[in-house]
Amino acid sequence: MNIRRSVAFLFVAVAIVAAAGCTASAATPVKTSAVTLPRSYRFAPVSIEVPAGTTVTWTNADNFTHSVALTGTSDVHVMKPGETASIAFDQPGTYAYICTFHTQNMKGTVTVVP
Ligand SMILES: [Cu+2]
Repeated sequence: MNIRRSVAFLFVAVAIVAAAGCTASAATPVKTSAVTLPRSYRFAPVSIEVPAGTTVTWTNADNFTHSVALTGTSDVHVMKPGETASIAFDQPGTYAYICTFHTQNMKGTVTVVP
């Protein structure tokens, strides 16, 4: 009985998380190669789309030091206030990235199309 109830609860919890994830990823990426870091602790736009071969530039317009690091890589681009960072995207795909200093609230996505 208890196990069955736990499984049912887990199923509901997973469904809620999946639905929330769906809503977040449903946001249409903005077609731009420029991402700004306005005050405070965020990427704008959060989700962008570029053609393969594009160099994306992040500009730190916040008062704090941030970074851009593609998920699954150890390459961290640190930006002090006023500094920029650029990454070239040659291969189509979806690239998630984070600020390594503020991993909880600073996440973004670059979608590279052929
Ligand atoms: Cu940050």
